[in-house]
Amino acid sequence: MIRLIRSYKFLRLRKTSVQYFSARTNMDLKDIKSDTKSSQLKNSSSFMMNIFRGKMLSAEVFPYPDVLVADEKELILSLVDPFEKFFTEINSASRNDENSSIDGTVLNKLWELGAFGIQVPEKYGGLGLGNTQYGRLCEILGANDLSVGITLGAHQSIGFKGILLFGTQQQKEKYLSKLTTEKVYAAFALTEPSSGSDAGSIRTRAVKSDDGNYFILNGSKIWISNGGVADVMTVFAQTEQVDLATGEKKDRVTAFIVERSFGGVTNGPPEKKMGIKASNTTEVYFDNVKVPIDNVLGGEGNGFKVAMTILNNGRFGMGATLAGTMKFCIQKAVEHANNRVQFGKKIKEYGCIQEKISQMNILQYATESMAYTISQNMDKGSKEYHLEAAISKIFASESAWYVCDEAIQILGGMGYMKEAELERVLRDLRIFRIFEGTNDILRLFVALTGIQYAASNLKFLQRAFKNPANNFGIVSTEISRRVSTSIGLGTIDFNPHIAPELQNYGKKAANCIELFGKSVERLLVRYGKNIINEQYILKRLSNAAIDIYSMVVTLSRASRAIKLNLPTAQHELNMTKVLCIQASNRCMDNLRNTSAESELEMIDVMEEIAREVCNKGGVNTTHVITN
Ligand code: MYA
Repeated sequence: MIRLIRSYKFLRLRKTSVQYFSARTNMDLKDIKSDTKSSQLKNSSSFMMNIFRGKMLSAEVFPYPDVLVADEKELILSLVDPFEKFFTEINSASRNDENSSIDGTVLNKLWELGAFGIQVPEKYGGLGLGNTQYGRLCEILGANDLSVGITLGAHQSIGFKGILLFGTQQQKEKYLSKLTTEKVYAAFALTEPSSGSDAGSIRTRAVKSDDGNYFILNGSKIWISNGGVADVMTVFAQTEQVDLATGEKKDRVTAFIVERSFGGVTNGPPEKKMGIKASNTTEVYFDNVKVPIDNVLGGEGNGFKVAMTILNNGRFGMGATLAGTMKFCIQKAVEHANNRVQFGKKIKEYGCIQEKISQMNILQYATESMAYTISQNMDKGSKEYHLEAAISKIFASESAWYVCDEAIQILGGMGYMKEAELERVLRDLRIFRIFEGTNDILRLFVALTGIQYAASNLKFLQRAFKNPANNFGIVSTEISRRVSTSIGLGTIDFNPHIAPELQNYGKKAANCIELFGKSVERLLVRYGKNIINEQYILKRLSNAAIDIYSMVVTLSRASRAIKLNLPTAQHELNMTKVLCIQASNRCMDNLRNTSAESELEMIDVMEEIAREVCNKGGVNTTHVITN
């Protein structure tokens, strides 16, 4: 985290204070240093990045993306059936959980189905699917067996994804068909005993041989999914790099493709875990492993970016997977609610149960809508989906936890029994809020990345306002935007994009985006570089961003349903309406709470409580029966 904080360069101290434009916002941009060196603003195409500037860029969200052509739809639909059959006829999630492993015959069937190379091009033996088609298969995995999902995900979503994204032609030819058709498993080895969230602080080291032909790799990794079975791993290690301009030597992370057959690669026993028990998780050790120079992935010193890109690229898959898990939980809950009679009535007739069922479905709908918005934008070629992907991971993992927990509640005592299969799902789900970037770290990542973008925009405007004659267009547009918002006339209009039935709800989302932009600006002015230390506030801002994204993707998807006259349109509309009411209220509260005096006071007290408890090593109250 410290690296994350240090790294936000735009926030490094700069002792200037520039008064600029607009009578209302005579801003003092103290301490803010933009990373935008050129006079051109770096425009992001990402919807979420732009809300940090209080702007709505509709291209990625309206209309709801629809990328699959008829052939692609037909192909994925033809795969759904065999994948579902595999889970109903061959796999048993509860048996896998009991045995803490997946039988060889079951795994063999998955290999036959092509499940280990879903996105690998056909020329290497893969199914050659895009992200959206992959998402559909992930849903099936999520609805049936998360341990199988992790085994497949660790292999292709992160294990060899680096080869697909960054591999040279030679690397692709050497590895992809093995990893797709020859039952060779892959793993992603980043985390270490002293480096979890702080991924840049890894200690595993690779030293280049004198002849420059290979690296010698030493170190150890922990909690590696597929660690005990993988023969090919994407491994991250520190390497010494020389800055060509200054001659200075610096450690930088490099990614390597490491084969077990190189020698010196060993692993510990399978970890005993709370859930996803049938997936294999181990420590992995590298002892003087000789890695050929040709196995550097993505260039020497670029490993951190390689790791982040792989993780960003795979995160939407978690959203799709968990949308499937939620469907399973909802089905269980509804089966029970439809049949269970208490106090003379089916329990589905009771308001308490109805509220749960509605809420569970609303969250499932939003999770699925996010996952397919992102996957389809990725399929359209978008490269800037890192904020959206992080948000979908946070939203999906928290929604799935809530949905499964409420399903158990609806089943009551029965839900607590193994037989209902929900306890296994709850155990399996817990890790999703932790791995692939904890939700806490991802919330900070979303807020700080967006703030960095907003700050660079502000600096750009600041420069433009210093020379209005040369920047007339920019200056006048900005002034008119600020005047409009300051007199309560919003500049964001959802109406051209959404169904008429949803316009009041679109207005709520628009108001949230406008307040969001103003809040970010206010925070920058108030805290300058110190915003990086305000985690309580960053978290509230991030929560507001998550709510905005959930509103926008559902508004868009429900409008599509209405336009296409889908039989489910009214139901989708209803869920969107409720979501927008809930999310906009929460969002407004969170945004107000980034500056409300009462909230800031509460935060101070909470800090004090936490400090006290940590200093005392635990609960620090005087017991009522002692004194
Ligand atoms: S694998 C382990 C997962 N581990 C993590 O996710 C680690 C979390 N930590 C981080 O992400 C980073 O360390 C953070 C940054 C974010 C904290 N995209 O100085 P920096 C750029 C693009 O801020 P730090 C697992 O769990 C940044 O702009 N760029 O970095 C598997 C800067 O660029 P520049 C990014 O302070 C479980 C540079 O990097 C990103 O050290 C198994 C340095 O940044 C980003 N995200 O920390 C799962 N972040 O230098 C199985 C930073 O140009 C799969 N940068 O300014 C299951 C799948 C589901 C099933 C599927 C079924 C098939």
